[in-house]
This record gives sequence, C-alpha cells and structure tokens, in this order.
Amino acid sequence: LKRIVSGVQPTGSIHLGNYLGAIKNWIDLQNTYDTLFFIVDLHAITLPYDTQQLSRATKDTAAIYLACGVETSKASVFVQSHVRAHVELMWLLSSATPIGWLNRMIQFKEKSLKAGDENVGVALLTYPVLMASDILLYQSDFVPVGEDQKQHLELTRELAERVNYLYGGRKWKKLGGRGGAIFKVPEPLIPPAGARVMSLTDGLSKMSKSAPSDQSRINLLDSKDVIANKIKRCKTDSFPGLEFDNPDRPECSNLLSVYQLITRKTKEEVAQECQDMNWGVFKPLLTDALIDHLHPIQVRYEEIISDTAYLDKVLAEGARKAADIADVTLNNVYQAMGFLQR
Ligand code: AQP
Repeated sequence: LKRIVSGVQPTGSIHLGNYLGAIKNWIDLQNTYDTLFFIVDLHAITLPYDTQQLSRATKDTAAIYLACGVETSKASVFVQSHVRAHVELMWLLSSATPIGWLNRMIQFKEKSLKAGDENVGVALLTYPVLMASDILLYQSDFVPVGEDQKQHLELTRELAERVNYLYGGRKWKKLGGRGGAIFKVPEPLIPPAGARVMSLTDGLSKMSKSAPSDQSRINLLDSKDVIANKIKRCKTDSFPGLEFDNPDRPECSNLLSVYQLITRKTKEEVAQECQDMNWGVFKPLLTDALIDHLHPIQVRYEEIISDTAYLDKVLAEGARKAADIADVTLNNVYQAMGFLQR
C-alpha cells in the first residue's frame, strides 16, 4: 500500500476548514492507503502559545480525529512529540538545508513581517525542516497539501533529493533516483476542489483557528445555537439568487461550497437547488445541514474525550507503530551520514 501522512496543529479549536480541507478526506484515504495521522504539537509552539492549553488541545484534536471517523484498525493516530525521531531527524536534516531555502518561504516572510524579527523564534524559520522530517521519516508516497503548504512540500522534496545525493552514494544518482535512496521523494496529493473554506466574516480570507473573531469560523464542537447564530450573522450580499464562482460574491460561493461538501451533493445539484433562493431561505437550510452533520461527531467526541484510558491507549499504540517505521529511517540516516552505530 502507498503511504500517506497528515496532521493538524493543536493551536485552537478545530474548525470546519480543518475538517472539510483535511480530516474529512482522511476518512476515505484510510481505506485505500497506509495512513498515519498525527497531532502536530511540536509545530504548535512556533508562535507564542499558552502552555496551559497545549496538552488539552492535543487530546481534543486526537478525540476529534476519532470522532470524525478515523479508525485505529486502519490508521495510526499519534502525537508528534511522542515519536522522538521527528526532532532527531530534523537536526540531521537541518545540516543539509541551505538557509536561503528557508528564508524564501512565503509563510515565514509573512508571519515574521507581522510579528517583527525580535519576536520571532528560530523555530518559525526552521518549521519546514521539521515538516520535512515528519514526512520523510515515514517514507511517505503522498502528502495531502492545501495551497499554502505547497511551497513547504516542494522544500521537502528538494531536501529529500539533496540528502539522497549527498549521503545516498553515487549509485543513487547514477540510477537516476531509483534504488539506494535514503528517502522516498513524496508527491503532493491535491485535495478535492472547493475544499478551501473561507471565513464567515470575509469571503476572501481563509477560515482559521488563529483569526481573532470566533464569529469567523464554525468550530466542530460549536453547539446548535452557536452554529445558528454564526450563520445568521455571517457576511452575505444583496445580489438576487445564489451562485457559485462569481468573483464579486466570494461569501456566496463559499457558503454554497460548504453546503455542497457537507451534504455530499454535486456542485451542479447545489447550483440548481439554490439558484432562486434568497439568504432568508438558504441560511436555515445550511444551518440545519451543518447541525445534522456535526451532531453525531459531537456525540462521539464526548464519549471519547471522557474515556481517558481509551484515548491514552490509542495514542500509545499509534506512537509505537509510528516509531517502528520512523526508527528504521532514522537509523539509516545516521548510518549514511557516518555516525558511530549505537
Ligand atoms: N480554511 C481552510 N480550508 C480548508 N482547509 C484548511 N486547513 C486549515 N484551514 C483550512 C487545513 O487543515 C489542515 C491543518 O491545518 P494546520 O492546523 O496545520 O494549520 P493551518 O493550515 O494554518 O490551519 P489554521 O486553522 O488556519 O491554523 P492557524 O490559524 O493556527 O494557522 C491542513 O491540511 C490545512 O490545509
């Protein structure tokens, strides 16, 4: 089976964007691929964070994965920091990463510009090396990536090729990349169209955990009333009817896409169903669809999060399975780089 790795950062409450853009797709992927889904806690500390919240958010995120339908019989679910090889490989990869590659990362430029050099930790710069380590450790074939992560995956691919070239021996290069390689060079798996969910208060920015206003997102654990209220107050427009892909109506296109993804209808079906509707008719329809879809997830989440022993067992087992794969890669890298064997 081809292998896929993916994860979400425990940086806040998981929202509809994380769900529709990532977690919901995993449920299908786990049936056809060897999958590892982890909670990316080491990445969650690259910007200032609340130490009181990190472990709770990590557990919550794990419980949400399971509540959404990730099955431990098919996928390994684990916490990134529980598999020590991630950080160890990152150090080894750092030595092979030109600093210019990292300086060019758009996300680093944007985030560091916002916060200012004195407030930005080195980890924000080296974050893509840890991401490369997350992927390469497992010899992943594919990595699901949204638009904003494409550049980081490209860096992972280049880094894999560079390490293969520097330490994988001439044989690897002569063979044109086949055989003898230390790392598999992963391919991006582009998620289904329309999977970029935008903010409820601005159809041009993506829905995000770190946006200051909670009104801008639907959290997976929002109550019925909160969902109804957020949809009632979300930004709309005063054009007649509802339509996809009108550049003057980003909010309209976004809300129709959410409705489409949540109801598993086709774009054409939704376009036809909603073309003559006004917001007063569509908003309750969307609210009900969201509540119906999220309710069973919320019920399962409550069961899982209250069974601490079960969750701990799942995460321990997941970490053990992940470490079995990761340690083989890590040891190969140490060996290829000339370290004395333990
Ligand atoms: N709005 C979105 N639409 C579709 N997919 C999204 N993802 C995030 N936001 C949307 C996908 O969720 C996965 C995990 O994301 P992450 O936790 O690594 O961080 P992120 O992409 O930076 O997500 P957030 O929620 O916006 O977090 P903050 O605010 O902390 O930066 C990824 O697969 C991502 O594509």
